[in-house]
Formats: sequence, C-alpha cells, structure tokens
Amino acid sequence: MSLNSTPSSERVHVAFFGRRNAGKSSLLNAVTGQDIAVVSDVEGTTTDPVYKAMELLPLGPVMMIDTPGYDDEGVLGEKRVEKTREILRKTDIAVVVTDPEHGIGGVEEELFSLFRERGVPYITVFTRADIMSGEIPEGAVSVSSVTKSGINGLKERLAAVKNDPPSPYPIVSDLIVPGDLVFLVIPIDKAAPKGRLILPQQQTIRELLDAGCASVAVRDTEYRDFLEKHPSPSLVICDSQVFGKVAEATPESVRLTSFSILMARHKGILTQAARGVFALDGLREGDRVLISEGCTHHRQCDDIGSVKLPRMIRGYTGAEPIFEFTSGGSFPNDVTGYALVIHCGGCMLNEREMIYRMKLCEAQGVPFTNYGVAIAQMKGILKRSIKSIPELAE
Ligand SMILES: Nc1nc2c(ncn2[C@@H]2O[C@H](COP(=O)(O)OP(=O)(O)OP(=O)(O)O)[C@@H](O)[C@H]2O)c(=O)[nH]1
Ligand code: SF4
Ligand SMILES: [Mg+2]
Repeated sequence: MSLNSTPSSERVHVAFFGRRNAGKSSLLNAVTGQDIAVVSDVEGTTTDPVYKAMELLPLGPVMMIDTPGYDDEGVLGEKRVEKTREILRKTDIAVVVTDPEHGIGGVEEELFSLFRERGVPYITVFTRADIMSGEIPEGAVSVSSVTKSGINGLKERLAAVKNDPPSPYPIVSDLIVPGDLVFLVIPIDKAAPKGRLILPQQQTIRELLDAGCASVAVRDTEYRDFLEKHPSPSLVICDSQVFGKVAEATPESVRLTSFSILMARHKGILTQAARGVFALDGLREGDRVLISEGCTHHRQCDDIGSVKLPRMIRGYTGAEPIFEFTSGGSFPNDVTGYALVIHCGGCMLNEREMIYRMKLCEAQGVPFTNYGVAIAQMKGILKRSIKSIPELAE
C-alpha cells in the first residue's frame, strides 16, 4: 500500500466465489481490466486468494479478491476451501460466479445461505455469455469475460449494492464539532516507525480535517508544558502507552481518550471489549489466554502482544496463565478452551473481520477484549478513557 492510497482495511472488500472453473479469475481480470489472476481450463488453477486494491468506478476504493474453488476436494482442496471461508469473514460484497453449464447447484446454494446467515449482500453472475445462451435466474447478471459484455453493468450493480458499514461509528467525528481544537499526544520513541505516523494516527488526523477541526500533534515529553500554554482543547487523544502520564497532566474537566479506544469503537468492538476486559480480574494459574494479532509481519505493534502484554498480565493478576498466539488471517473456529481472548487493534483488518471474531467469541461464551482496553484496565485508567465515549459514559 502506498502512503497515498486508502488503507486496505477501509476498502470495500468484493470477493468472487464459486466452483472450480466457473470463471472467477477471468471475471476478476475482466472487471479490473488487468491480468491479475492466472486463468486456465484446468480445474483448481487458483490455489491461494489473490488480492487487488484499486479504485473501481463507480464504486470507489475496493479490495478485489479472487478465491479458490469452493468445491475443491482432497486434503489440499479442503485447506483451500478453509482459506476461502476466511475470505468470507471479511467480504463486504460477494459475487457468486456461476458456469451456465452447471447452473445453480449445491455449491451455489451453500454460498447463498452462508451470505444470508452473515448478512453479506451478494450478486449472482453467469459467465460465458459469448458461448452459452439460455435462461438465467431473475436478478442474476450475464457476462462474458472474453468479449466483456455485461461487465459495465456488473460494475454498476456492485456500486448500487446497499453496503452499510458493519460498525456505525466513525473514528472521532461524532465526538467533536467543527472548529474544535484536538490535541494528539504521540510518543516518538524507538518503537515509532521512522519518518512517519502509524495508520490510526493518520486516519484520526484526516477525519478531524474532514470534520473542520484543528489537530495539534505533540510528543508526550512536551505535553505538560504545551498544555499549560494552551489549556483548553476540546479533546485529547493519546497513545495507550503514555495514557497514565497524559491523564495525570490533564485536568479532569478535559475530555481524554486514546487512539486504541477510538479504533476499537470504529471497528465496532468497543462495548464488548470494555465488558470482556473484566475477565482479566478473574484469571487464574494455568488459564489459557489467546492473544491474536491481525498481521504477520512488519507489525507496527512491535512486541506488545508477544512480550509486554503477557508481562503486564502476570504482574496484574499475580498468576501465570498460558499464553497462546495467532496472527494474520488465522483465528480459531473454536475458542471455548480460552478464559479470555485479547485482540490487537486490528488496524490491518476490516470491520467485518473484527466483528466476526468478536461475535464468534461471544457466541461461544468467551470474553473478548483488545490490547488498548486491556492496558487501560491494568493501568487503572479505563474509566477515564471511556468517559468521553457517549455509549459507554455510564
Ligand atoms: N468463452 C469464455 N470462456 C471463459 C469465460 N470465463 C472463463 N472462461 C474460461 O473458463 C476456464 C476457467 O476460467 P478461470 O477464470 O480460470 O476459472 P476459475 O473459476 O478461476 O477456476 P479455478 O481457479 O480453477 O477455480 C478458462 O479456460 C477460461 O478461459 C467466458 O466468459 N467466456
Ligand atoms: S494493531 Fe494488529 S493489525 Fe495493526 S499493526 Fe498491530 S498487530 Fe498488525
Ligand atoms: Mg481461478
């Protein structure tokens, strides 16, 4: 991702599903106008999901995803189907690609019911319009990836899909009014990436600009002096790591919160995270705790999940729980063995994926929280950091 492009977590995720050889990869290439996915008449050509971030007019910034055939078989085939199911968790709009020769069968019906179950809008597309003719079901779209007939119509249908964001919350714009002054306290220590800000900080500044507010970024080391000179911000947002220090310097009358609290809310998980965090207080020797990170490499989070958080939890509880870790797209389907699941901020995951993980834990009766909320609880500052969040203020 370049610094000028929309973060992938904020793009509408459009994924192509269907049987092997249905024409998924050909359709992705035709819709994007680029040769992104390998096409062949051999069944099972696509073995791993293929991603393409782009501007798709008239829809806007999207993440287009090609998937392996949903009817793949054998040990490897099942692994591929599992990968396809992982894609399903983050899909905002699904395209069910259908070979007219097969028509709608068991595979397509299964996909439809999965989408309905999860509230994912979907469009059924029949391929090979150049060589096959005949009736197609009402509402389906007929295209040819060879002649490109129907492709523009499909793009318009994609743009017309009513795609409400899974979380109703922006990052910060509903907590301020135009003309407000907001302070951002950002430590620039060795954990900070060289020469740039991290994604949640960039996104917050952008939203404040869009909302007609001024934001002033200041390091934690200068914050106290700075606040003396400019004592009336409408809101102060700080990094979780320096929350204690910033809270001490900030009068109770000034609203204060953290980037992680705002991002958890934006991702739609804050209420549950604030509820689930109390499980920390009940942790006992030998309890299993799952620490889950949304990306596998180039983490902005450094060693928070793997080292700092377990150390803090041991100190806070006085117990020695068993820590287990997952990263990237993988997240267990069964979390019932865990006393608590603590997720990272998920800045690389879209809202659907985060909400899916949270709901899975909820459905299995396992408390779910995230790094920012857990750290705030252990430092005794949770109450203060959620005081400015209307739905949690009580
Ligand atoms: N004539 C014609 N051939 C098509 C069309 N769409 C796909 N094909 C052909 O169908 C075959 C399979 O297409 P792919 O796009 O690789 O199908 P896929 O669904 O991605 O298949 P897997 O990756 O194996 O699951 C290829 O030989 C394509 O050229 C179409 O609209 N018209
Ligand atoms: S918050 Fe999660 S997804 Fe974002 S950089 Fe850290 S580990 Fe990766
Ligand atoms: Mg393919």
